[in-house]
Amino acid sequence: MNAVPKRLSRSIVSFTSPLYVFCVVLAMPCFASPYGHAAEKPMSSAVKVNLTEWKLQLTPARVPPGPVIFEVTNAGTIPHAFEVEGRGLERSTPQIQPGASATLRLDLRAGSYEAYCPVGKGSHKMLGMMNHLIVGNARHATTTNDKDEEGEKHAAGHEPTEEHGEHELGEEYGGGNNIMRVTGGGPAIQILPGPFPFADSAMAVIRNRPADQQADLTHKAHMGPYSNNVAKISGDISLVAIDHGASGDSVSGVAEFTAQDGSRWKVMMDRVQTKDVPFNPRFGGVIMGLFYHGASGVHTPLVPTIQSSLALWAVAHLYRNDQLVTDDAMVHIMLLSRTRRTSDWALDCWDCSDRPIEELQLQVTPAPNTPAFDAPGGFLFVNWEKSSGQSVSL
Ligand SMILES: [Cu+2]
Repeated sequence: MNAVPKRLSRSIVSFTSPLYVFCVVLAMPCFASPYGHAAEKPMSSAVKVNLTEWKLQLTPARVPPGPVIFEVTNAGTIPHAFEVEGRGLERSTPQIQPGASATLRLDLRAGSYEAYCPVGKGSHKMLGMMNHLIVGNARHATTTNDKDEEGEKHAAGHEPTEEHGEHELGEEYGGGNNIMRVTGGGPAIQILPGPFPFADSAMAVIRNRPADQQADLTHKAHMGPYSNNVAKISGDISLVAIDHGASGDSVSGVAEFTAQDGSRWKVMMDRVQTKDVPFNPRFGGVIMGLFYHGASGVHTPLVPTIQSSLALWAVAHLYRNDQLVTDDAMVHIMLLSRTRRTSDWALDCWDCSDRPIEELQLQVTPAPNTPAFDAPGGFLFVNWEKSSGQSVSL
C-alpha cells in the first residue's frame, strides 16, 4: 500500500533520562501547585492530538501516570474521532467535524496505549491514523528489535523536544508482503452515465466536505459512473497485484472487452499510480483489505459502503479498436463485496460491506487535462460480477 508510508523512519526518542523522569513525575506537581496538595491531587498532563488524513500526532507521546487531558483537533477534511485503548481501558471522543476540537480526560496507569481514529470500522486506523502513547517509564509494547534499543541509547540524556511527539510505527500496519492474483468471472456489465441511486444517503457525507469537493461530488451524483444504467457486454480481465510497502507496490495485467457500442477496448496495466487521487490524500498503489466508501467517510461516498480485499490505482496503456488512445489512462480496480443485484445489476445496498467479496470493478478515466474517451460519459467502467482473488503471503 503506497497509501500509507510504511517504512517510516523510526523517530523513537526516549524520554528516559532518569533525571528527566524524576523531575516530571515527582517534582513538577510540587512546583506547579501553589497549595502543596500535589500528593493527593496530581496535576494533569496535557497531550495535544492532531488528526488529519491519515495521521494522528501526539504531543508529547509520553506522559507520567495520572490524569491526562487530551486536546484533540481535527485538522483534516473529513470527520474523525480519537480513541485510547490499553490496560483494559477503551475510551473515545464523539465524532469531531473538520476544524472542530474535543477534549478527552482519562486517568492512565503506567503502560503503553494505542491511540487511533476509530472511524470507518478500522479503515482510518489502517490508513495511518494510529500512534502510541507511553505512560510512565514503560517501554513500547511492540518495540522488540535492536534498532529501538539503539534509539533509546542514543537519545538517553537528551532533552525531549517537540518532534518526539511523532512516534510513528509504520510496520505495524500492512507491513507484510502480499501478492494477489485476480481473475474476472461471471457476467461482464458496462456501467453507463446516470444518477447514483443512493444520492440522498451520500449527501450526508458530501455536506461535510469542503466546497470544491462538494461541487465535484454533487456533479458526479447526477451523472457519475455509479449508476443503474448498465449494459451486458463481453470481456476478460486478469491481473496480479503486489502490496509491498511504500515503494514496492506493483501491478500487471490486462483487461479486454467489447463495449455496448461495439468498440473494442484493451487496458494494459503499466504501473501503480502513487500520486494522490484528487481530494483523497495518500491513496494510491495497492491496498489489501479495506472497509471504505459510502458512509465510512473514506474516499468518495458515491459508491456504497463496501469491504474490499483488493483496491489499486494504476496507470495503463489504453487501446480502442487496436489504436492507442493514451499511455496514461487512470485505472482504479477493486475486488469488493457485491453491490449489485443479479437480476438487473442495479445497485441494491447502501451498506454492502457484509456481502460476499466477488465483484470486480474496473474504472478507467482520462488523466487530468487530457481528452475524454470516446465512450458514453467519457469514461469506461466495467464490472465482472463473479470474480475471485487468490491472496498469497510471500
Ligand atoms: Cu479518522
